[in-house]
Amino acid sequence: MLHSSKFIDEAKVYVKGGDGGNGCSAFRREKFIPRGGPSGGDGGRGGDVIFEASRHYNTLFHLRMNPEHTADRGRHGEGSNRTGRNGESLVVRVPVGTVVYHWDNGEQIHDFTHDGERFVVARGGRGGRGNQHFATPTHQAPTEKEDGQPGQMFTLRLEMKLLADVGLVGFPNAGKSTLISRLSAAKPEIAAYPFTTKEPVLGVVTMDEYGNETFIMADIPGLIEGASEGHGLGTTFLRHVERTRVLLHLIDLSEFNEHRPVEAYEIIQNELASYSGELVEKPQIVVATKADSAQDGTRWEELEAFCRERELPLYKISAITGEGLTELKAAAWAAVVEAREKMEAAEGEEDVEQRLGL
Ligand SMILES: Nc1nc2c(ncn2[C@@H]2O[C@H](COP(=O)(O)OP(=O)(O)OP(=O)(O)O)[C@@H](O)[C@H]2O)c(=O)[nH]1
Ligand SMILES: [Mg+2]
Repeated sequence: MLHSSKFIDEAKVYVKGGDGGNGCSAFRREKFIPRGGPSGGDGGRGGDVIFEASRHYNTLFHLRMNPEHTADRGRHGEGSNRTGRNGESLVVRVPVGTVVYHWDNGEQIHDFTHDGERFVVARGGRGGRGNQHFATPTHQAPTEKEDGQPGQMFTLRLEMKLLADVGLVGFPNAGKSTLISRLSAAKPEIAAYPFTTKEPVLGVVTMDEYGNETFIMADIPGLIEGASEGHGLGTTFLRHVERTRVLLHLIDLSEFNEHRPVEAYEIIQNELASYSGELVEKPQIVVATKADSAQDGTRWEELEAFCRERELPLYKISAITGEGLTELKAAAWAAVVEAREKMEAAEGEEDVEQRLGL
């Protein structure tokens, strides 16, 4: 349910607080006391389902994979006035930026804005009272007891705005849409003519099957020389990659190309720089594409020498044969993690400065 055009991630989630334990009906049985009083303990409370915002998640993917969350039930009461143990609460992590709505009526329940923020989405049920509470002067041997209350149960809709971590840039036909279609579930249009992609498309790249490690990739239209002056589709769509952490710069290695790889690289860098100094300064991974159809080895050699000199990370891939895709995915993930850590460290320093009143 990833609406790439709207850049909104959604998940339908079921939550249920733990049921309360039942109260107990029992009587004291002690040596030398023939008829003991009522001694049935109370049931324990059911646990709550609590959502906690975490900046370590940036999509709802893990919740789509695992949509049902039930907290622990309270234990039943026992004889000798023993109260049942309370059920443990269940903490479910959601990304910062998640907004929670009731599925049925669309009413907003909570908007998570900062890391560590908690909100109870389904309360556990109260435990039932044991028969110890029902004795009165005229009713000394009560057998009444209460059952525990059921925990609250809701179907929720979670929604969050996605921000891309990795942006794909390059000439039209460089293979950007093909790459995102190989690394994520996104299905953009792919064709052998320029400007196939006219609107940005987002894809979620998952590093493990549970979706605990994911990053978002943005495929955008191709750039050409003069794009910053409005040529081709212009550059306004670059705003979609302005807030990414890493750029993958795709360069077609095959010889049908009018530009040699190094020339292509420099033209695109110029356009990025004209758009924004910050954009061109972002960490970049150079990706040589269509390795399967590159006959002229000198194109690769030139690019390799160029990147080595500038200490630019370089990967060679083919979306057709799959060559290099695993390595590229791992490198992109490592760069995202590094950038996230840097950002967190910078935020940490800001916090310290604020606390010190700097
Ligand atoms: N042989 C070969 N062809 C590829 C490879 N990757 C992409 N292509 C082809 O290159 C053409 C362009 O691919 P796209 O993925 O649409 O390129 P793009 O960069 O998204 O292009 P725009 O959306 O126009 O900017 C298509 O015909 C693809 O099939 C590859 O690894 N090997
Ligand atoms: Mg495309």
